[in-house]
Amino acid sequence: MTATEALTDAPTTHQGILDFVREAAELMKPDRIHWCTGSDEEWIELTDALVGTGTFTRLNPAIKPNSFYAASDPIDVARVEDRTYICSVNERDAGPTNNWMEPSQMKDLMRGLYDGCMRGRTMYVIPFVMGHLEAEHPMFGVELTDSAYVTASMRVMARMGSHVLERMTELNAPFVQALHSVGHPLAEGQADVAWPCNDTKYIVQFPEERAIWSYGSGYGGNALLGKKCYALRIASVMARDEGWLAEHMLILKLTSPQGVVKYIAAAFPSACGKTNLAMLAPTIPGWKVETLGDDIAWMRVGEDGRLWAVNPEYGLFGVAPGTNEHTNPNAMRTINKGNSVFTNVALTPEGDIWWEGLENTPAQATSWKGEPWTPDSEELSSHANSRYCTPIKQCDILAPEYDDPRGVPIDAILFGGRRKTTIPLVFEARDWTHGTFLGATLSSETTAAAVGAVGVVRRDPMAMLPFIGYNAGDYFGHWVNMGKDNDAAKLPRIFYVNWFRRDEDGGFLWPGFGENSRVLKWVVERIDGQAAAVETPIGHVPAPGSLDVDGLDMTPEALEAALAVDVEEWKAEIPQIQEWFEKFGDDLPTVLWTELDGLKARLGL
Ligand code: SAT
Ligand code: MN
Repeated sequence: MTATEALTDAPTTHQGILDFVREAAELMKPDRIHWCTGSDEEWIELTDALVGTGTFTRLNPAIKPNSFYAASDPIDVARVEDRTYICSVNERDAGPTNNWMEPSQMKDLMRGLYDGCMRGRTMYVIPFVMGHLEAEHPMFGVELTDSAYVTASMRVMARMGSHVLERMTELNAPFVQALHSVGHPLAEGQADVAWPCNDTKYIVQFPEERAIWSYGSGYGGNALLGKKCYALRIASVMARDEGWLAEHMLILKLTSPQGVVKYIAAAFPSACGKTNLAMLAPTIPGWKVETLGDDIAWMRVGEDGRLWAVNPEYGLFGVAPGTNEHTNPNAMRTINKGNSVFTNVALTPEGDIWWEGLENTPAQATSWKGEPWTPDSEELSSHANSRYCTPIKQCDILAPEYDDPRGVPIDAILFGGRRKTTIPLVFEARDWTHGTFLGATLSSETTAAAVGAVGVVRRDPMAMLPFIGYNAGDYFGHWVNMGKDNDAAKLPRIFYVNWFRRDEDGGFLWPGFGENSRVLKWVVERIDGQAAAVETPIGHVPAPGSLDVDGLDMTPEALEAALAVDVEEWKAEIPQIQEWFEKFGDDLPTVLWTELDGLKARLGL
């Protein structure tokens, strides 16, 4: 393909976009270029083509209209953190939690991989905007990809298409350049495979240039570049530079029986229940949850001094296994409306999908590996990180404020992880800086959302470990400064939660899911000065009787154990926190050492 051919029929005069597409096409040498419009006709063409290549299986329209099943290559099932790089100009700006390579060295290496990588394929040009097109500063991007699966998924997950391109052209807007290839060129006459990808994978962010280069994977956060790569890694750098926050947080609206509205943002690592909490069906009478977002929050201090949050995404990319009518009835209703893509779950003979934990276990199915599966099979039917990808607009409990470009003012931030021990069900930080300390020392057992061992406790600061696009010490400093540069009294109160604490027999102490509404109630009652707390060395824990457990089937002993602050367990935590902080050397804000000293003193160390 010559440069002129690439630009014939280009539906824009935006020189930056034209140059980006031309240069990429010269390097990657696709057979065709397709400028995405985002129209229904385009969706039909794309999905028909994906059915044709065997990437998609159309689900039974009577059960899940306009929905598709996909199974990935078993080597391409999750984010690849060890292949993910922050290629800042200075190594220091990526350290110490990110992989780094000198940008020009990385570009040389990747140009080698990209050279001719789209032969035999179509390059899709996806103009998109993260957040609202009507935002004061719309956050544009253009993803170039050779994957129709990615293109279809991007249409669900981000606002994209002709209306976005038109606005970009009108404004001659700056945009994030997002290059993606599965790295599987086709020679003349070579047949395609259902899930093209490459053993070699690179997920690379160039923060100063606001550019993303991804290669070798077609999966989720590796390939839908508006999501983790842009809305977290690149946006966190923009947020640092401009004084706001790009965070791995759900956003929900909670209305009390008296009609009092509060907005809560919560950061949990991948596959720790953000989607379920965002769509919670409260078990306590009269309380209502509405959803604003399930994964990413962009938060700016408004003129009123409060922290206003928007969800930059347009879809939900939820973990499938464990989702059911009990754990997340709202998600079930959302996906049952159709228009969804299911990846690495099981396919039933009726043309429906199934996964572990879903009701109505089928007598037989095809597993995500394409093998016959029955309930007696030793292997799971679905990959632990299998996903549903569905339009957020289909969610019945989507809060109307979702469409407001100003977002919502956040009253409380929750940090949480998966911990079998030590961390109580809920406690409140003493102030913003202490809350920053809690976030900076957040820990969680690893999940299947990233390739690697599962169940290992690691520090995952603000649930952002894989997503901080710059030096994590500076990131903590940025959080501290948000409290200093603004009126901290107007900022959200900060809490720490742990739904996953276990008893001696390994069972969960707290029932979780809809019952988590009881914890949310305590949180908002704290904010309104109504709920009592006891001061402990780690923060404020619910006073006996202050957590509403009315009608909850739980022994007083279990509740006490769920809320307990075990000084010995906390003493054991201290050397781990110390070691974690030492990683950052002089880049760690000294106030975090002061917080640790305070905690040690309160523990009697
Ligand atoms: O694969 S994604 O990054 O999109 C989902 C997740 O890991 O949170
Ligand atoms: Mn996530």
